[in-house]
Amino acid sequence: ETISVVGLGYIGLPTAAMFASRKKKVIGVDVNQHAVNTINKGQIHIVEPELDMIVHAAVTQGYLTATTLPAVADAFLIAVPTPFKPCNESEVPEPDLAYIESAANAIAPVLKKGDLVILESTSPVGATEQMAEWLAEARSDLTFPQQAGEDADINVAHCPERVLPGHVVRELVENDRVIGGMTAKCSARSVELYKTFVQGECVITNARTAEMAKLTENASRDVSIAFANELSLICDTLNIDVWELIALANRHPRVNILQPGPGVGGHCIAVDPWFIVSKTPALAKLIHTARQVNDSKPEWVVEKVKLAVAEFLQCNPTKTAADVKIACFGLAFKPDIDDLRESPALAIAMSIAASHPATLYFVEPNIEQLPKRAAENAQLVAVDEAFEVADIAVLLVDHAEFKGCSDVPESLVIIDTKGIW
Ligand code: SAJ
Repeated sequence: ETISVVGLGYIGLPTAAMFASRKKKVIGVDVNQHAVNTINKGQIHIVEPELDMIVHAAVTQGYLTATTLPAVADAFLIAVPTPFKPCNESEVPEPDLAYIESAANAIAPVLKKGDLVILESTSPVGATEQMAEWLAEARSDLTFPQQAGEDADINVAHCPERVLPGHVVRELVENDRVIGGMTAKCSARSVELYKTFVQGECVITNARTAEMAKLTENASRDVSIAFANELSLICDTLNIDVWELIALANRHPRVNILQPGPGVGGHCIAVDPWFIVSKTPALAKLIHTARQVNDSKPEWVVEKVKLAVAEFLQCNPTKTAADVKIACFGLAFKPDIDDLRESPALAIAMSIAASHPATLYFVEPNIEQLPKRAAENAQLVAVDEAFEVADIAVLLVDHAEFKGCSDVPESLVIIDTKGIW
């Protein structure tokens, strides 16, 4: 049995590697030649703990190969991005299924009777049926579940990934899996496939429910974080410590509030709820508002910093704005990772830098150099150096290195978006 994984990113590559580690023949397909070359050398082009060793072993033992051209296989797993289309801030973002469409068109020529096609990408409700439709249009000589039901030549299912970046290898094995086949047979075959390495339970439903389940998980987290972020604004106005408040409320046996922060980042929680809102805009009011609450938090933090600078100048009348030294602690989208993509912390740091007439000090222990798009007036420094020079500290990520700081200078003006200092 050969498994083809289409899309070798943060989900596809670990999934391909897990199958290969169980001695399945895996063909990884990606349009990115650099990613393909890197994997074929037994290396990885993404950052994820433990993954490098697993990929290295899988490639050197000959179970995993990567290519840019789809090849014949028995099962195809599609793990390509589903971003949203560019739009104005006032509009609801619409999902962009172009990557799924091109993956479907890419595998269609090599499909044969009896193959299984699984969509893993997080998708709006109806995307799996749409993918099956694209496959059917490309291959009129084969039958698909939408026309032939259980008798279809090709089985199609949606099995969304739900792993947490940084814990992907463990969660791929341990998490329960939602298996949404377009027919009962599609589900049964998918369960059999995932059981190769999944130790969690494989729970069967239909494709639409599986799509909605994945979106619901992330929308639920987004709404919970929005509640915490809204509380942080309310508490700031009422002069109450929001972290103390939440800790107190969470002592209630049926209350479990999440933590406020500088905003919600990453590629999932800030994106997936829009797939629900764009499908049912009149109904998804709470989910829509939660997105707006979380998306507006970075701006609020930037305003807080501007106020702090103004206050600092009032207390130090001999100084001008160009004398005020600001240090931003943390740029990643969440603690203890090096991932700066879709990071509210980076957005805040860059926004402060854009309007501040002096060098900014960025502290990010998980990276070695600032990304090219970071501000020109920014400098990457270590924690100690930032403490030494800064007048104002903006704590943006609760990295372990910052939580462990016992020597935060007393004179420092602190804007702490994570409540650790
Ligand atoms: N955050 C807060 N307060 C909190 C928790 C998180 O502000 O109390 C922020 C984080 O700082 C970060 C953002 O939310 O900016 C998202 O971080 P996260 O750790 O909640 O989630 P992700 O994006 O790394 O991964 C999520 C996970 N989904 C859920 O926990 C429901 C993961 O299981 C999914 O597989 C992943 O999305 C995905 O790929 O969809």
